[in-house]
Amino acid sequence: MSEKNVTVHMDDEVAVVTLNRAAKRNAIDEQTLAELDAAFSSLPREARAVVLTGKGPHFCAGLDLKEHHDKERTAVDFMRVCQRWHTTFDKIQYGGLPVVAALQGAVVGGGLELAAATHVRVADPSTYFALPEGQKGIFTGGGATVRVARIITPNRMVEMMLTGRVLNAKAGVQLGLAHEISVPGESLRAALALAKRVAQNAPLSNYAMVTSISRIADMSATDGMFAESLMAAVVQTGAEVQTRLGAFVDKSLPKVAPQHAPA
Ligand code: 1HE
Repeated sequence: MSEKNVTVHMDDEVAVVTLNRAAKRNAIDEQTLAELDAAFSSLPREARAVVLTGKGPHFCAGLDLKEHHDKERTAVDFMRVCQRWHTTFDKIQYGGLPVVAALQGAVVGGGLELAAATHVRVADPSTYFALPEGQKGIFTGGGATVRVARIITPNRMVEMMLTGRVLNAKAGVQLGLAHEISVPGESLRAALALAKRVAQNAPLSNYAMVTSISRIADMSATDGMFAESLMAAVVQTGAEVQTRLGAFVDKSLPKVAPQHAPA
């Protein structure tokens, strides 16, 4: 019996979703995408945050190029493939739970598109980012023109694709592709620690952050202000507000204080 390409297990309140196709550098074929979709469609109810990780030395090598070569898909076939990627990655971005990516090695092509759908990205020093589609005669199709372009700006994405430039972890942090760099080989441990901290926020606050901020960025200023006030009206009257603000009022809540800057 073949092993699953995507597995899910719980670590305290964090669901850990693992790409489990290391022999193929976690390249995303149709089976892997279907399993990823299933994983994010039915995360355990008790999960308060998610870590997305890839087995082996590379996070994800993007689209399975061999499958694409062998299938000789038509334009409509591939349009449908892209739309399935978009649906699945939307479940990651807008599913309502914070998703922290643990990155290592190659985060390239569709692997970068996948990482860009997560909310917090922890790299390690081996991590590198690239969009090598042009060199292979293809184009992005998993949402990069929207998500990656918004993170690094459309102009940086055009330049990255035209030149085939490979960005190391540090350059990735400077552009917002990653948010911190762990010590070597420890991005999963660091991502888990971060996810456990994020899981301590009120669930409704986390829901508002991951579902509304990117969407409001798509709106006009007037619509955005209105949507923000609606979202805040729901969150600020939520179940945990009295307890959490009560802790502030009676001075038992830790104060906001500077943290050590991430390495
Ligand atoms: C793959 C893939 C893949 C590896 N599809 N099979 N993505 C790329 O252009 C990345 C292409 N891959 C690479 O550049 C390298 O494989 C890596 C830098 C990621 C890793 O190198 P390395 O030396 O660790 O591994 P390897 O020996 O190159 O690969 C190991 C196996 O994984 C090998 O298979 P094997 O059967 O010969 O053992 C590779 O063929 C296989 N493999 N990457 C299929 N991508 C919705 S549109 C999205 C557009 C894109 O994502 S374009 C793809 C960009």
